[in-house]
Amino acid sequence: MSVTSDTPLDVLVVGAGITGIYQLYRAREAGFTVELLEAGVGVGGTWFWNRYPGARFDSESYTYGYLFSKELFDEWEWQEHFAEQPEIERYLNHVVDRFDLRQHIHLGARVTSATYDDTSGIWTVTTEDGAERRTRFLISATGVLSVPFFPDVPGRDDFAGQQVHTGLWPAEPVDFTGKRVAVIGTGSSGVQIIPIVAEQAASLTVYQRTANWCTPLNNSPITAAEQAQLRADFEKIRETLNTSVSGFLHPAHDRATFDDDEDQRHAFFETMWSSPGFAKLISHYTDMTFNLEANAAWSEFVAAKIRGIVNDPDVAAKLIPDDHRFGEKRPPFVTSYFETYNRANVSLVDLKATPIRRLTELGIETADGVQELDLIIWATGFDFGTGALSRMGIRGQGGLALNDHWADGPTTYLGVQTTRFPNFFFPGGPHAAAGNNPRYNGDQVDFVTDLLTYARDNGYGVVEVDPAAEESWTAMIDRAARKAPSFGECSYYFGTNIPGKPKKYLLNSAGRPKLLSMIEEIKSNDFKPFIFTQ
Ligand code: NA7
Repeated sequence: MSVTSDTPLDVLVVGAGITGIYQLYRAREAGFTVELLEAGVGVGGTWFWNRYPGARFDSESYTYGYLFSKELFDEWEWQEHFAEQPEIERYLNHVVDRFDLRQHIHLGARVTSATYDDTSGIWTVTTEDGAERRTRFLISATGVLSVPFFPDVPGRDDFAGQQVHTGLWPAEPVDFTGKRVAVIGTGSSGVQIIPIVAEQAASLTVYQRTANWCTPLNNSPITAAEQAQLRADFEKIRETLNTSVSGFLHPAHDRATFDDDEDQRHAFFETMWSSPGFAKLISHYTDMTFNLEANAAWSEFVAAKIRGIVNDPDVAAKLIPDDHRFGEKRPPFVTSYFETYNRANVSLVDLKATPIRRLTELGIETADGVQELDLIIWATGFDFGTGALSRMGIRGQGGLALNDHWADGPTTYLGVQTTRFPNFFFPGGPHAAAGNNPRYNGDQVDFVTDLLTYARDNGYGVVEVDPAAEESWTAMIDRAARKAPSFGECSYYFGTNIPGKPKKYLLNSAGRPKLLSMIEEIKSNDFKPFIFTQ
């Protein structure tokens, strides 16, 4: 089947997540002919696929949703400070309908190849069903957490029970009632689903390789008074989010850890423990993430909290990280997580002491024998940052494969384009964000749209980036990533969790203010260092 017409599209967007939906909207508003291809059978991207019980934002809902329309902000009342997946999926569907975008979206359309034609400057994009589309500009908004990772455990197909991955959760509800369930992985997804499974299952065995520094999310419903205040504060909220370092409302603190005496410090730690989500990183003592003594003081406070909640001291000890400092990995935020280990039907397996040997027909085998199971939940993460881009068969100038071009890790300019792939952009991909993703990704979408508008209005058909600019931006990302307080090399932000993946920083270590100031400078300089040809 082919849907190729003689006239290529102006813009083809791939991915109907938060970034892709916004890119579709902006491209259409800018007057481009545009379509969007989405592999899923619904819109939402990450928030479509991660529909496991307990999945929710851990950034405040009203800071994570769209801010381009005050009317949209006013009419959508988020129910909770940290919305749960069903509400998020409803919201994204509402946005699609509210702005009449559904007519441009093709669902169930997984891209299998995208090839650039050097002569015409046109991309030909093929989907799984064999359909071909031609487009001048190809924009991949395929996200950073869209390819679930299954560890290569022997015997995975031998298990006779059910297996699900949190990032590929089935549409039909998974019933835990009366079942013997395992959760493998204790990252942000694992710790969200564990308390819910524990309440329903006959037994839950948690397989933990590395303990994480989990602290309370401190979620709550948004009261009517808060709803009214949010509406009244729209401009203020937007201004704060647009000028803060990582796109959050939480203000930076003005004191370092040892500016306070012990009592003051303890009181401040209590305030942090009770504060919502990422306040524990952003509003913490200014030196918490990089002063080792300061970090140890906070970590000991958290460890004491864990010991205070978990009844069995051996279990508590296993739940306290001993191999990385707080903030070195992306911290998960939890609700009733540590309390779950006090339940009689929950047990914890320390995989460092007893690694998984294999899956058998009956369950999971470790050095301690086989744990018989009905259901295994893989909460084992994602091929972060480049996972989706590396599976789309993308070929640029002279047939160069993106995977070969990025064999040593991604090289980008502003996290939006790479050399030798003209007319191809990837907002929200590698080097895009480091904080509140939709805020950074929205900046990139706005920028790409302005760049394409400039090209069109000046009669240019091909847009590529100067290799020198890409080299210096990528070098800067790598340099800044090595400096505290960035995430450490043990984090999957360096691709460390995927065997054989180059160890390269995948976030925007420069931060949002630098991205925004560079965007302004580029725009005022006729979009140099982008190179335009007819
Ligand atoms: P994460 O944060 O990458 O967590 C994956 C978890 O799976 C983590 O605990 C891993 O342990 C564990 N894992 C991975 N491979 C294995 C093997 N082979 N054996 C046992 N355990 C394993 O993914 P999430 O889905 O939780 O969160 C992703 C993002 O979603 C999160 O950062 C938020 O942005 C939302 P490890 O730590 O590697 O020892």
